[in-house]
Amino acid sequence: MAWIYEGSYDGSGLRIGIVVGRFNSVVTERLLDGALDCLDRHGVETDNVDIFWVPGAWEVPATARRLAESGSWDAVICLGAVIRGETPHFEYVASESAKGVATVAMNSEVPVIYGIVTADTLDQAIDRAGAKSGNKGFDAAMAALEMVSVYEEIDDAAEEEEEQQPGCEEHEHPDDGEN
Ligand code: INI
Repeated sequence: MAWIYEGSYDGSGLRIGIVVGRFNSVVTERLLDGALDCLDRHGVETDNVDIFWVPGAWEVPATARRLAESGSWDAVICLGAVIRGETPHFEYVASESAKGVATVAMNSEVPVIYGIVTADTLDQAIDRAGAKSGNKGFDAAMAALEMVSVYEEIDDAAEEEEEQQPGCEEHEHPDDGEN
C-alpha cells in the first residue's frame, strides 16, 4: 500500500514572516491584505505575523533568506509586484527576484513562498491582487500553510522510516505482522 501525504491548512500556533516590496505599493498592499486575510481565516494569530517592508522586489530574496535562516518563523511569504510598463530593466528585476526566491527556498529549512506578481500593465497586476483574477497574496499564504504541514509530514515520515531500520525495534511499522 502506498502512503499518501498531503498538507493541511491549519495555521494555529504558526509564526509567519512576510517580506513585501514597496515598489508598486498600490498592488503590493493588496497582496499583503490578501495574505493577512488568508492567515487570519486559517487560525494564524495576528501577533504571530511579522511584516517586513523592503524597497522593491529586488530586495525581497535577500531579506527572505535572513528571515528563513533566523529560525524564528515557520514560513516566509515573499510579496512584490514587477510591472513591465514601468521600467526597461523589468526583465532583470522580474527574473532575478524569481530566481532569488527559488534559491532561498531550495536552501531553507522552512517553506519560502513566491508571491511576486509580474505583469505587463498596472491593470493586469491589480487584477491579480484582488480584482478580477483572485489574489496572489492570498494564494501565497495558502501555499505557505500547506507547505509547513507537508514539511512536518515529511519529517515525521522520515523519523518513522528511521525507527524501522534493522536494529531499531522500539516502534513497528503499522503493516508489520499483518501477513
Ligand atoms: N521593483 C519592483 O518591486 N517592481 C518593479 O516593477 C520595479 N521596477 O519596475 O523597476 C522595481 N524596481 C526597484 C527594485 O526592486 C529595487 O528596489 C531597486 O532597484 C533598488 O535596488
